Amino acid sequence: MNNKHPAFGFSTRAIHHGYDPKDHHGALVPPIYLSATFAFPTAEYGAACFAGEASGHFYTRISNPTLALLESRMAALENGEAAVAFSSGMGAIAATFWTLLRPGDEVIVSQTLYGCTFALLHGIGEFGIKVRHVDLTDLAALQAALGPATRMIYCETPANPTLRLVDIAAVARLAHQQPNVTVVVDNTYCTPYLQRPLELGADVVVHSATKYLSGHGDITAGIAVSRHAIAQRIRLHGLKDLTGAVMSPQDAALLMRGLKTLALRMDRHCSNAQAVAEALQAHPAVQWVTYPGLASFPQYELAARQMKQSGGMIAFELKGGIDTGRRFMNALKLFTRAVSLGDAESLAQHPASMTHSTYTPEERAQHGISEGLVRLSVGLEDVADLLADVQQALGKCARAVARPTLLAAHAGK
Ligand code: 3LM
Repeated sequence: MNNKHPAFGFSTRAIHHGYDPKDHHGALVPPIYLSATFAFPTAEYGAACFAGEASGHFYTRISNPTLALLESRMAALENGEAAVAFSSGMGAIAATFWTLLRPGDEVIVSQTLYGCTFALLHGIGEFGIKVRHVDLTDLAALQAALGPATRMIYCETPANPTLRLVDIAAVARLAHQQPNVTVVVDNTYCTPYLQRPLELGADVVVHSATKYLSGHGDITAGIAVSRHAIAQRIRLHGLKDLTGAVMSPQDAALLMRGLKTLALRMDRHCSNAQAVAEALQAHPAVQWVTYPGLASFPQYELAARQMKQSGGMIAFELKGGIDTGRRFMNALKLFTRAVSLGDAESLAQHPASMTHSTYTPEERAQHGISEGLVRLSVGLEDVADLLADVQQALGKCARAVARPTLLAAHAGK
């Protein structure tokens, strides 16, 4: 199958887009081009490649046939024109910032972001780019923050780790009333199977492909998807010259393997997470739980409109805060205590001391990340086993919370 079949469904594109075995000796699986450099038929052709006058692969930091196939597949899944592959999500985000922002520009970013993205924004601040955190759920606040120097609006939706959503269509409508404002959405939590920001008006989508897209926790990878002109600038400036954060062809092959099962895996992540979120909500040891598929989710209506399903990530806090949270995490037997997300294995971590320790405690308070928040990435195991693990760990916390209360009651007699 080649690119002449845009009508094919999501999984068909994820498995076939851009590749025809008959062009590759019948190989069902695309070959990996393990070559850093590519031969020029003539010196003149090489010069034309460097001048941008001839097409073709000539050095893997700029392009490579395996990366090109992955990129065309990702563009097809996000419904964008072109994609650029990176060695990590942070590589994709940094290259996008460096390409689209200049000293004196302003970038408006949503309240809560992944810890290293937050740290990167501090970093670009040191190079004369002004960063303004705005609650993007408040469109009046966004309108007030937009100014002549605004060049970019950047958000994660759902945000890591609070799961707060941004209405992409509403933000894009507002942003595009002004010329030269680029809306960039980190779509890591959803993947294009659950949400396609470009269709809602965003200009660039970035991903940590380390997560659901590859899905097996065996690579770090990143992707940026956009229109041709923006993607080409990100490739030739942000990737080639400013970061050099190129993906390896082997990782591109692993990522394409992951994409083949993306829809199946996301369906299972979502149904497992829904069951775990409901179990947490029903348990007396739990203070609060946030999951877009719960009717108690504050942006339930937006989630239903913007996301195909509710995703695999849960944030919650236990009564007793992080002390009880640590007890819960240490009691888990099937969930693994680890950062990252989107793997087949269910993972549990504590953002304040791990993924979001790049924020100071005061910054976490300002940005809505509670110290007691525990984050779960619900994996692909049997749901009954996941529920049993969560229940037994919660049982230990319930006893820990109940004991002092009982002692106090006895003391009062
Ligand atoms: C994490 N997140 O556990 P890489 N955007 C989002 C992300 O969640 C991440 C990135 C970008 C985690 C990683 S923490 C040390 C482990 C929404 C990563 C960055 O560069 O591929 O890790 O992506 O939340």
